[in-house]
Amino acid sequence: MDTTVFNVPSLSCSICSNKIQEGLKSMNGVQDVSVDMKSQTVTIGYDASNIQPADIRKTISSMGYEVIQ
Ligand SMILES: [Cu+2]
Repeated sequence: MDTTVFNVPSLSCSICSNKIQEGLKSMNGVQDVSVDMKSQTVTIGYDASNIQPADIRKTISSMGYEVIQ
């Protein structure tokens, strides 16, 4: 499993956190999602043969959250 970390500055509450977790967990190749509200980061464990960080980043963006890596 590979891991990538995204900084999501607009991540402000547990609703955002749940939305991002549910959205990413439904993606094929995403194995683990952990959101840290304090540092406003999302750490994603993924299978690099199925998905790339750019795809994950796009999904977070499409949910309405700006992503800074
Ligand atoms: Cu929120």
